Amino acid sequence: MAQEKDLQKIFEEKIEKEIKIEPKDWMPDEYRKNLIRQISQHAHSEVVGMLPEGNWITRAPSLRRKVALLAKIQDEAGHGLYLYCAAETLGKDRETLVQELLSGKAKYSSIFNYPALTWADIGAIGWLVDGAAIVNQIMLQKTSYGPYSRGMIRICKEESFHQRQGYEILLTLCRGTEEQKAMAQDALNRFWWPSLMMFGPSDKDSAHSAQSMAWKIKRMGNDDLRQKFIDQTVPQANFLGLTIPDPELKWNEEKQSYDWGQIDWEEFYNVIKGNGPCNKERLAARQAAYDNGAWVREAATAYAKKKAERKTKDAA
Ligand code: BYC
Repeated sequence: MAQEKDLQKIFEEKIEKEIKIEPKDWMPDEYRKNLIRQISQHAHSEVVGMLPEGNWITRAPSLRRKVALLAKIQDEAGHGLYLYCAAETLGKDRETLVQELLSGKAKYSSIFNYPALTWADIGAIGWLVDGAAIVNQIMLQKTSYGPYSRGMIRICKEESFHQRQGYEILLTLCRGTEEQKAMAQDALNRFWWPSLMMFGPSDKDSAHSAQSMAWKIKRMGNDDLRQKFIDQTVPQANFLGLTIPDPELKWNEEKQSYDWGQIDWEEFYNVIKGNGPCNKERLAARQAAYDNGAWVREAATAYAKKKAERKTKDAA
């Protein structure tokens, strides 16, 4: 049998040569642990992320908007499922992952702890939140773990429709009445900074970035991704005729990108510690969904349970 030293070498060579690590391959414990942490938090984000938009399904302003929003939210549920499956290939079962979310042990994206107060917020979520998620997830398509990478490729295809449906909501509002445009501006004012926080702490304060980059789990740092998002989003805001709520935002000719102001990191850490405006509400909603879904889980496993019981009886 190969020695651990040799296995480590094979693993490192695969990383170096961009060969995906697959579930049955040997991998360092810390690589496995780090992946389970990131993928499961990503899965939880998709599922908790359905809540702010879900609140607006019954209030969508037209049948067309309602259909698009429903389809988007169902996609998020699907994304959660791909990601839970990817995390499970690393040896941790779904029930444990879900319990870690419900107990508050596992994180989910900070952005979903902010409320969706108006219909314009649904536009802002699609445009900014899905827009930020795409920037991050395009990079994750090249992640070193096979099931995560393949999941990301599928997810990215759907995310671009999500971003467009949000942007189109805002475009309609911005071409509407003064009041509608003001609603769009207000949504941008509230969602801009929390969207920038989605990329995580600055690389110098990021606990996992250096190791995750070395293992090619992450292919770009938090700060570079954030900058990429800003650079691509500012022209979109200009096209809408909206103002980004950052007085320090300025094009830097030399860098060929935008300079911008300071993120309120105190707010970020407060939100990820569980003290954001909606953390308690979000977890209570997930707990209620889990409790109300108990009969579905029982029904789904009943046949397999019965079959196993019969097998034991026959063998006796
Ligand atoms: N919120 O060392 P760092 C969507 C945590 S949903 C909360 O930089 P890492 C959508 C971080 O987990 C898509 N926590 O971490 C769905 C770590 O804590 P732990 C969401 C955050 O992992 C519905 C600590 O801070 N996308 O698209 O190297 C509707 C130190 O951070 C956040 C993903 O989940 C945050 N914003 O980098 C609409 C992408 N930032 O674990 C849309 C996948 C950091 O040590 N995840 N933390 O307790 C990633 O790419 C990376 O995990 C992150 C953070 C860039 C987020």
